[in-house]
This record gives sequence, structure tokens and C-alpha cells, in this order.
Amino acid sequence: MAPKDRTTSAHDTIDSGVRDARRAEVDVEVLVVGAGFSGLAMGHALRRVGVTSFRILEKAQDVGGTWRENTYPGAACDVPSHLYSFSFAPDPGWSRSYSPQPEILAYLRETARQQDLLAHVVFGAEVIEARFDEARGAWSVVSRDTQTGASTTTTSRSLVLGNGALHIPSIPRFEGAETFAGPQFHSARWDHAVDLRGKRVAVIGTGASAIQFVPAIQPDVAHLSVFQRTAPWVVPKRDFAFSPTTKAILKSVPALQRAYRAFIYGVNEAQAYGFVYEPRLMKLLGKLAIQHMHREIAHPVLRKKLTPTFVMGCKRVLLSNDWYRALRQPNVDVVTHAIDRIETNGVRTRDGVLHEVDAILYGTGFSVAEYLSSMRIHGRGGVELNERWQKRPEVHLGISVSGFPNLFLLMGPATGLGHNSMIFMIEAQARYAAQCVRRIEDHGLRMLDVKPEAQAAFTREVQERMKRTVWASGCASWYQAGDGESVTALWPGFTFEYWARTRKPDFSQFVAT
Ligand code: N01
Repeated sequence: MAPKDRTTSAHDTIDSGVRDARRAEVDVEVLVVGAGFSGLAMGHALRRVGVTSFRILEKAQDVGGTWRENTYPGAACDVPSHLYSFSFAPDPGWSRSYSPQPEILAYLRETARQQDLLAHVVFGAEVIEARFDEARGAWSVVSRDTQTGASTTTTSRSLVLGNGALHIPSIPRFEGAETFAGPQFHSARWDHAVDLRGKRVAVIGTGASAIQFVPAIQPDVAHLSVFQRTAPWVVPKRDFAFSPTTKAILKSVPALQRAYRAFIYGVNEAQAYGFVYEPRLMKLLGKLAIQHMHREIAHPVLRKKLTPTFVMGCKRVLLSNDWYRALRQPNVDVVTHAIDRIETNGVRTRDGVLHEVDAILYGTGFSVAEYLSSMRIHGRGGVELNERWQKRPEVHLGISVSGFPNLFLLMGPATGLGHNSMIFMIEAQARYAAQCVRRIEDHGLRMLDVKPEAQAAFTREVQERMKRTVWASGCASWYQAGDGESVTALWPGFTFEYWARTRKPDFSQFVAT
């Protein structure tokens, strides 16, 4: 007879003999996908709750996730480093307020080493499929060895997806792109073997990545054609270097470093009021951004091209001190005519002009709506997660999906931010997921499955709250679901509310079997 679904009580913990027998049923208690910020946070959170049987499967040969993949010139974080880092691994040595990519990657490597997480990571293992076995109460996870191509199946009681949402490059399909004679690549797959010096270069896209690499390459290239579909909102970046004295003080007075982190958090968090509750405030900030642009750009035609036409904040607000400065240089053209096709020697726009170039760089972002499409994840009854989410993703707290027991998402839908550090959200999710894993272990559960009604209530709440936010003000952005209508990527509130709601899982919202 199938065991009855019920909610366990705190008194139902199993004894050590049963626990050992259960451990033997699977290869490992927890499998984590990805060794970026999310995977490492999860490893740390599991340790904190006393779960030591976990393995992190990483497709590459290094930790770092997005900070390993995005190596384009000028790559840096647009959230201050003292906040864009783990609360459990503060680093007083950040060189700048907004650190460059190599430093963030070095921080992640060092944290993985210091936290003793490297021994848990299997490198070169790309997860391609996961299937939940209801009878065993375990996930069977198939990974491919990226060097030999061999597949391995690992069983685990719980599965945590820490593979990030911004990792599948989105390259628009322009007619004729395959006929282009020169090199062409995406910002997240930067080809460092290509020497752009003295070349005529096309950049397609003007988002968070392009505004970083365009100023970095502009002085060296012969000519730059920047193809802009939508002018972004850009505000100045308070970017400065920390002096050796400041670093020494922060190192010797950890409380001061914590206070500094809390200060940055507070300043960023205050902006949520404008994004979420009072979008009219964004108009004020918009005026400051226009002043910034006018200070840098004198030419009226270029000013017009660079003036955004949507409500500030609807797409990600960009931070830069050198974007406009780069665009006003004599070797740069901002092209606002739509791209018609790509030809052997350049990009032709709809006005019939051929912009001759030697290389094409795509700063065209990521396929966020299909961020799990490289994996097939089958839950109860064989239902596949990408198929379930075809119209739009539904999750509880951005972490659990009904019908997919013992599965936990980090950086999942409804938890992205437009105003503060994602690391704060990731740590909250990792702590929540680790407590669920602990519950599964302690109570000898086969399945911990969030109730459909809890998930539906959360989805309704998020959609309802989203309506009054700036993200729903009518622009098109990667924050929206595949249906292009609902904004499903972001958390429509203050992050401290999310933190409070995920501090302790409410197990009455789950069916425990
Ligand atoms: O991508 P994006 P990104 N024809 O989606 C344009 C994070 N990030 O890689 O606005 C012509 O922002 C598109 O135009 P439009 C951050 O969360 C963080 O820059 O859609 N143009 C847009 O201009 C960010 O939000 C850091 O009209 C086309 C651009 O390509 C996310 O990554 C640094 C086009 C895409 O902009 C993505 O940023 C970098 C087409 N067919 C990135 N299709 C940090 O500092 C698209 N575009 C932490």
C-alpha cells in the first residue's frame, strides 16, 4: 500500500539506524547543479544545517558561474562589491567600490577554497536530465562528462538547481548572419583570440553588457557602429578605488565592514519604493539621468537618439561613467535604424545603408524564459518542467515547484531584482532549501512537495503586486515570461520581506510523504 500523504510534525524524527539505511539508498543526499554564487551558497548553507552528503555538479572546469563565463573587456559588477559578496565571507580587500570581473572570480575561487567546498565539486559534469522516482523518493540525475562525452547517473534525495538564469546567450537570427566573413561572437562567449585593434566593429545591443565593453574597446578600434534598438536609462556610477588605509581599517574592524555593507544595502533597498510602490518617483530619477546624458552629449541629434522613450526602471537601469563619453567619440556611430540583414562584409539596416565592418559583437543578452532548457527535469508522473512552464513559470517563493518534490531552485522565477544584490536573495533561498533538505533527512521523508494551492496563491500574489510596479509599465524586457505579457522574473517587493518569508519554511504549505 502506498504511504499516506501527510504533514509531519516536529516529533517525527527518525533514529540514526533508519537514517543510515536511507543514506545507503542514494549516492548522495543532495545534488546541486552549478558552482557559481548559487551553488557555493548552497554548499555553505547545507553545512550550516549539518548536511554533509552533497555533491555539486559543474559543467566547466572552474567555479564562478557567470563570473567565469563573462570575460568581455570592461566586465564589472554594477552592485557594490561589499554587498555583492557572501555575508559569510566578507572581503575587506576589494580594490574598488564596483569590482572588475577577474576580482569577483578570484573571490569565488578563494571562497570555495576557504569554505572547503572544492572537495564537493565534480568539474566537467553537465547535467542534462533529472527524473524523480516516486517509489524511491529520489532523483536520478544524468550528467555528461564534457571531456569524454560519457554519461553518468547519480541518485540523490534532493536536487538543487543553482545554474543561474542568465547563462544561455541570446543571439537574434538575422538573415545572412552565416555569410558574414569576419568573426562574430556574443559578449558572454568573448573570443579573446580576435584582435579588434584597428578594426571596424559592429556592436548589436545596448544593455548592461554592451555599456561595459563598448567604452573598453572604443579607443582601440578603427570604427564602431553601435546598433541601438532601445535607448537605455543610464545613471552615473559612484565608482572609486579603496585606498590601502581604508582596506586596512576594514580588515581590522570587521564591524565597520558590516556597517558599510548594511549602509549600501539600505541605500539600494530604498530604491525599491520607486520601482515597486511609487513608479512616479522614477520620473525624478529619470530627470537626473537625462541631465547626466546632456552633460556628456552636446550634439542634439545624438542626444535625441540617446533619450529613452520608456519609463525609467522598466528595463534594468544601467550604471556608467564612460558610456556616453565613448559614444560621442568621432570613431563611433549610433545606428538607430533597425537591422535588415547581415551580409558578407557588414550589417545592412532597413534604410538600405550597408555598415561595413570586420567583426560583429552581440551584446544581445540571454534567453531567460528558457533558462532551464538545456536540462529535462521530470517530476511526479513524468511531467517535464520546461513543458509545464511553457506559458509562464509558477513557483512557490521562487524556490519550490508543485509536482517536483525535493527540488529547490536558486535564483528562480519571481526572485530577480532590479535594485539590489542578488547574493542577498540567493543566501535567503539557500538557507530555506537547506532547512527543507534537513527536514527530509530528519523525518525520513520520501517526498516534500509544495501544495498546488500554496504555489497558486504565491503566483497570484506576485502577479497582483506586479501590476503597480514600474516593470509592468509597458516596455519589453527579459523580466517577462515566454508569453511576453506577465513579468515573472522579479520579486515585487522589498528584499527584507522576502528574507523574512523565507527565514523558516512553513511546512504546512507542503505535502510530506
Ligand atoms: O542583455 P540585455 P545584457 N536587434 O538583455 C538588444 C545582467 N548583467 O547582456 O532593449 C537589436 O540587458 C536589446 O534591445 P532592446 C543584468 O541583469 C549584469 O546587456 O530589447 N537589438 C538590448 O539593448 C542584465 O540585465 C551585469 O530593444 C537587440 C540588448 O540587446 C542582464 O545581465 C553586467 C535585439 C540586450 O540587453 C543582461 O544584460 C552585465 C535585436 N534583435 C549584465 N535583441 C553586472 O554588472 C536584443 N537586442 C552585474
